Amino acid sequence: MSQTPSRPLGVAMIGYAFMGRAHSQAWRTVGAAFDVPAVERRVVVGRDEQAVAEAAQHLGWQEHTTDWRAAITREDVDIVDICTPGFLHAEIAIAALEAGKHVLCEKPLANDAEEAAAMVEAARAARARGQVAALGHTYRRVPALRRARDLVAEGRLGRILQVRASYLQDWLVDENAGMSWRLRAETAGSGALGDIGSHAIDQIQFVTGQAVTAVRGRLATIVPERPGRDGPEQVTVDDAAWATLELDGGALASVEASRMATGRKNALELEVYGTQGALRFDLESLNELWFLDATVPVADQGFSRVLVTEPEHPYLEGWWPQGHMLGWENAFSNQARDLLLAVQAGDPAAFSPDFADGLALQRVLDAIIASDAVHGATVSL
Ligand code: SOE
Repeated sequence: MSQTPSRPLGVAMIGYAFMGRAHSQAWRTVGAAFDVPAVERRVVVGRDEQAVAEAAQHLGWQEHTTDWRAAITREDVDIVDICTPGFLHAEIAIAALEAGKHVLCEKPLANDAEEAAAMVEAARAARARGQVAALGHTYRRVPALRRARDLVAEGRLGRILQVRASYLQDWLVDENAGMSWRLRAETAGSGALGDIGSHAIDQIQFVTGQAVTAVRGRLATIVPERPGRDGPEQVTVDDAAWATLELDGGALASVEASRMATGRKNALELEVYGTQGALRFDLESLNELWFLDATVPVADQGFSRVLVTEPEHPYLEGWWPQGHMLGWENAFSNQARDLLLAVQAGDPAAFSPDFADGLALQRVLDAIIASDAVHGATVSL
């Protein structure tokens, strides 16, 4: 088992853009919200010396470097937090695990199942040494979604019949929106499917406790060319994706992911229908969970809004009095909490999802891509 040092745990974060900013915030606030081991933002890594120096100052990191290998092998670094584009996840995560560090990796775990499988191998060996290999499906730590999972697990919905999940954004509706790593297959793996569809599929499995066994999927690249640095460039990933999923508990699910949904900014919506009740959630109103109890007389049935801000609700013990709303970033602090507690306990199994969950999800994503290639035919996992 890896020993927790007597000094504060040191974090090295690789990447400092959107996700790096969210994770920096989490490392900064986690100790103020929760009773966890002390943690220090030791070193941030980026490719551009001046930009990473500015990021270090702005985001509160003690040091910066352009050399990720040097950062992850430092004696005073215990946790490596990977916030890079997907194509760099495998190499950095495997090296960090081999260097004896705990790892938190942003989702999706990798760009394809082959890379993800190599990461799982490294995580398996590291786990025997007490190292945590955590996957950042942060929405599992949104209190309302955790509460949704608990309600299903407690049997309050009865047998789950059907799930609808969608994750809709609109930042690519403008056909002049420029190219970025997120729109290239070699850096991002896939587009809306891997970036946001992965969250929707993770939620289907997390909330129902059922695993995907077969898929039928379609992908679309609605704007095939976008302005690049040196002129028009080919978009090599999907702008939108659709799939139906069969689950091992007998339920059916539909999932939709789009960056072309005009007016929808960050709408991860989940609807779960069971024999005794139903749930609805929308990330754009993330403190609310809508619950229908179908065991009361039908004349009295209706969805009721549960404001998930009570001290009894998951993670709320660290935050504000009831009714004082949480935001999107709180889930990242909740995630940091759970990681630090798993590290403190010397118990890698205390944190989920782990890399094996990431591989399983990657196989679902790959199956949807394979199904699209055969015009939506069923692909079994
Ligand atoms: C991070 O968890 C993430 O999935 C980003 O990668 C997406 O782009 C964002 O919109 C939702 O959060």
